[in-house]
Amino acid sequence: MTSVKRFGAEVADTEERPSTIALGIGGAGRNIISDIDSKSLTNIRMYEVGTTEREPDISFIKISKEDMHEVYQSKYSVGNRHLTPSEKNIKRRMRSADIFYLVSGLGGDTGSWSSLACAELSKKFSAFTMGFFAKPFESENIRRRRFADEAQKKIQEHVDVAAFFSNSRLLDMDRNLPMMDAFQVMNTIMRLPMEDLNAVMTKEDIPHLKNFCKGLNEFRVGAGYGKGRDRGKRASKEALRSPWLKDFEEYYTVLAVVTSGKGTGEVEAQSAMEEIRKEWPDSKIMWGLRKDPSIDDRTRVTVLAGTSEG
Ligand SMILES: Nc1nc2c(ncn2[C@@H]2O[C@H](COP(=O)(O)OP(=O)(O)OP(=O)(O)O)[C@@H](O)[C@H]2O)c(=O)[nH]1
Ligand SMILES: [Mg+2]
Repeated sequence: MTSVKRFGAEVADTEERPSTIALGIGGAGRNIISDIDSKSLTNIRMYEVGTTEREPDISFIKISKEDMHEVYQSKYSVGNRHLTPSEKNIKRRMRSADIFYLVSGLGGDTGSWSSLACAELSKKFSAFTMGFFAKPFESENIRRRRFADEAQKKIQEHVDVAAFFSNSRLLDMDRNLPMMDAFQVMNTIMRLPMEDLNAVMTKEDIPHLKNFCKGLNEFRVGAGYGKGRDRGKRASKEALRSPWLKDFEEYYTVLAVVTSGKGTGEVEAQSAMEEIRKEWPDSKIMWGLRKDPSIDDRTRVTVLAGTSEG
């Protein structure tokens, strides 16, 4: 039997909404968060973590690769060793928040090494930490892909929700997509769950969410749009067909957001949830409904589905 719980933001006052910090780490991380429209999100602060500043609109946290490599290789975790100057820099610039989003591409030096340090630090701030990590194309070199796998294992121990997006899976949808366009599409898909969850969560939801996601170390994301009659159902079916969800047979924990461009969205949301329950009958679901006129008369469904098989 599925069990279902609804996020609280629709009925909450602004002060009950969580404060969020998003860190875009390394080249990919910076690209992905630079597309987030912080004005449309509630109470979010964004930082670029890297060796050189690129995004004038986003606060910059300077780190050195040497420091991050040292942290990555260290046998000791944050509480049991001295922080490197780069880590002190991150810690000084960050403040406590209810939610941390960590975003990077694994396989490169900056993103892989620093994501681990950022994950350990955000855990220190005892926020709910969600990581969104791109993984290299199969056409990239094997060393890079192996490094990405190794980094994944280390990082996922330190975050509450770790979602991985294999860039290659995009080619299941369109074989002829040039790499730069593919990055653009990937970045949009990676942004959606952050934006959608930001719109539906309250501070009160966080302890439930923490419990809800306990023991799960692999999340995958799917997103879909629907139009016309049955748009909730169509959007949900498209989300469930997303190539990233194919990595696992079953998912037991689902965070879902239904976004409605027009009307209340209640009917669409109910039919979208029904599709998810049909697909994964044994799952627990936490979901919310968001209104966003910018998608016109469409409905969007974003699912973040977790499994512990990893
Ligand atoms: N989705 C997505 N993936 C990207 C993007 N840029 C790079 N990647 C992927 O992320 C991996 C890491 O690349 P970067 O983020 O550029 O590497 P970095 O962290 O800056 O590391 P170094 O440049 O080696 O210090 C690459 O192998 C690509 O597969 C992007 O804009 N979007
Ligand atoms: Mg780089």
